[in-house]
Amino acid sequence: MSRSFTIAAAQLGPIARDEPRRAVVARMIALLDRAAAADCRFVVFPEMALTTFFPRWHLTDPAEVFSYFEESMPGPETQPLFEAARARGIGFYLGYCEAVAGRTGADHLGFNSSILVDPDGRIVSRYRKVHLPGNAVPDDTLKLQHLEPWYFIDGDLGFPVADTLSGRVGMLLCNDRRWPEAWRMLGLQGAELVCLGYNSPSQLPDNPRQNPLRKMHHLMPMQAAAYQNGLWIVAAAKAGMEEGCHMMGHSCVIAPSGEVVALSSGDGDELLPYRIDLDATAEYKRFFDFATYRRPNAYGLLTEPH
Ligand code: CDV
Repeated sequence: MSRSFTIAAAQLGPIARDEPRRAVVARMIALLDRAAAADCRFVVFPEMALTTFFPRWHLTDPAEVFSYFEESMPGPETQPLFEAARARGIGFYLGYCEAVAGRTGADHLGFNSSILVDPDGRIVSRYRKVHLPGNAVPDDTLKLQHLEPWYFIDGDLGFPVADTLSGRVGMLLCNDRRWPEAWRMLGLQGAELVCLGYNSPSQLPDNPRQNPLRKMHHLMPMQAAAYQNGLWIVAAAKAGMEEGCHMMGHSCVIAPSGEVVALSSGDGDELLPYRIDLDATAEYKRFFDFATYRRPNAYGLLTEPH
C-alpha cells in the first residue's frame, strides 16, 4: 500500500448545548462525503467531536454531564458514522468522552478519549488524554472555567502508536500539543503521523495578555514537535462561537520539516485535505537519529516528579 495518500482535518463549527448527536453525526458524514470527493484515505475529527465543549461550565446535574459521555463506541448514534466511513473506504480519528461503567455523580465519569478507526471500520487504537488542563475543582470566580480535571479521569493508556495506514500513527488531544514530553513519547516509538483534535478558546479572559499570542501558542509547539520528531501532524479544531465562547479554528497540517502546509480559513465545518508522504519523515528521523544522539543518562529530571 502506498505511503503517500490524502488525509484531511475535518474541522467542526460550533455545536450547541442542545444539539442532538444525530445532527452532529450528519454533519460529520457530510464532511466524509467531501473527503471521498477529495480522495482522502483518512480524516481527523476534533476533540469531543460529538457534543458541545461542556467543561467550560460547572454543571451540577449528573444526568446532563452523563449525556455528554458515550457508553459504547460505536453506539447506536455513532454507528452511522462508522458505516459511512467504511462505505467510503475512509479511516478516521474521533475525539469523544468515554464513560466508565459504574461511575455516578457529576464528576470523574470517564475519560477524554480518542480512537483511530481504519478504512475497514476497525478500531485499531485508543488514547485517553494525559494532560487535562484547568481546574480540579470548580472555581466560580473565574471568568471562564475549564474543568477537565474535574470531569475526567487522568489518561491511563500512555501514548499508544498503531501500525496502520501503511505507517505508524499516534494520537494526542488538545492541551497535549503544548507538552514536548507527549510528542517525544510518540517520536520514540517511531510515529510518522500524529492526529490531534482540539477545543481551544480564542480568548483567555483570565489571562488576557496571551490573547494576541493564541495562534502562535497553538502552532509553534506543533511545528517544533513535527521537526524534532520527524513526523506529520494533522490537527482538527472545534471552531467558531460555541455557546458564547469563541473557539479558535486554525486546523492544520504540519510537515516533518515543521512547515504549516495547510491551514483552515473559516469558523465552520470545513475539510482541509492535503496529500502527505510518510517517507518524507525519513530525512528528519535520520538527522535526529535518536539511537545515536539522544543522551537519556542526562535527562533524569524529565521523569522525576517535582
Ligand atoms: N481542550 C483543551 O485542552 N483546551 C486547552 C485550553 C484550556 C487552553 C488548550 O490547551 O487549548
